Amino acid sequence: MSSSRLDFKLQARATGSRARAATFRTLHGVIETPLFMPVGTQATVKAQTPESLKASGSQILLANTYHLLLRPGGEVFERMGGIHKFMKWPGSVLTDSGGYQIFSLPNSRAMTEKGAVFQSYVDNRRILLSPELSIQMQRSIGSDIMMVLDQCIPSTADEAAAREALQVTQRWAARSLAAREDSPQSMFAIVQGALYPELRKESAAGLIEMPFDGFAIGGLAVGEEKHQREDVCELTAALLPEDRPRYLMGVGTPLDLLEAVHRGVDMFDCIIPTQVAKRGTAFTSRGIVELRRSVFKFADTPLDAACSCPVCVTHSRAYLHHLTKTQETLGWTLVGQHNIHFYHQLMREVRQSILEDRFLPLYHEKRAFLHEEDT
Ligand code: PRF
Ligand code: ZN
Repeated sequence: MSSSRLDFKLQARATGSRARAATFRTLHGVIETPLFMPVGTQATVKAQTPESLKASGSQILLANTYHLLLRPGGEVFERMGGIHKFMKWPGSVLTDSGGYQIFSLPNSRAMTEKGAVFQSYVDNRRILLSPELSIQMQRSIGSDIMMVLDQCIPSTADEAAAREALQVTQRWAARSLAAREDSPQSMFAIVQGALYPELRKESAAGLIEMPFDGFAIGGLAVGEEKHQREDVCELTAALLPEDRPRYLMGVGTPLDLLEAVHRGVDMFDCIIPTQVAKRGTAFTSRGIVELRRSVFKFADTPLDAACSCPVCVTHSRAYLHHLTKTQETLGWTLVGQHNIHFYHQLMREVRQSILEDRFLPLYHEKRAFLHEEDT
């Protein structure tokens, strides 16, 4: 039996870089990498319609088991025929397992061998999220790709704590696989190990022995320096099989994505493009634009002259500035739509450059623009 149900095809590798272009097949179609997954925590990408997401080139959305378990609960998904029908999303869906969300909770939570115990923010119930419950819920949701329940700890954790977390994650990964039973949904494991190269090796070595369809790099973007994140990303990606997707969880800015693709990562998710849109922050080909700034009050120019998204084709910076200043919902929607388009466009350009083996020059060119603030 093939251990991967994704039919992963590596199409090209960039010269002078670990960047790669690939395709794989989920239950809802063929996916082209490198790619970005907009975050749809509550079975909605905040302020965006499924039509707009599809039009901007979204292939796969991320949803959160933790939130959907608490509300609306598994039975709603079962009776509505799964998340795709429920939210009318024709593309693919990846569900995160809930481990990271529980780790980020302000309230008390406890990690035991059985799972993570936490209190529901909906009705204060105490809930034990075990690997089995997480997978059962992800099966009810009906995602294309399920994630194993893991223990994510601060990247500053000491070595003993980091080792303990990765070993628990290892055992939970095996239990998650068993809980998949005969489900046609794919499953990715998550490499942990904080910033310790030896622990990352131990974590990856254990997980790649098991028949997962893909592998994620977890435990980054949780307080470490940018250069530490890039080093651990590079090291960990190199430990993973060539013939499975590699997913860097919760990262990052457009520049972070570019750096991680260069280090061999295929997939990303991050709330940044939709979250910062609410306060009028836009990513453009010339750098970051803060639409609140009064310099845009009379700016009868597109948000990004190099962008072909409907927002840039239709609207002026002056209008987007006004919507942002008045905190109108439409401002969030439009800036979010542009930001998502920008992330997808970046990944499409990167992918095309890998296929044509000119990634490295593109990488250097983009790097020069992506962190500068536009004026
Ligand atoms: N584990 C899971 N989800 C995550 C992470 C993780 O380590 C991260 C790390 N930044 C983001 N989302 N399950
Ligand atoms: Zn645009």
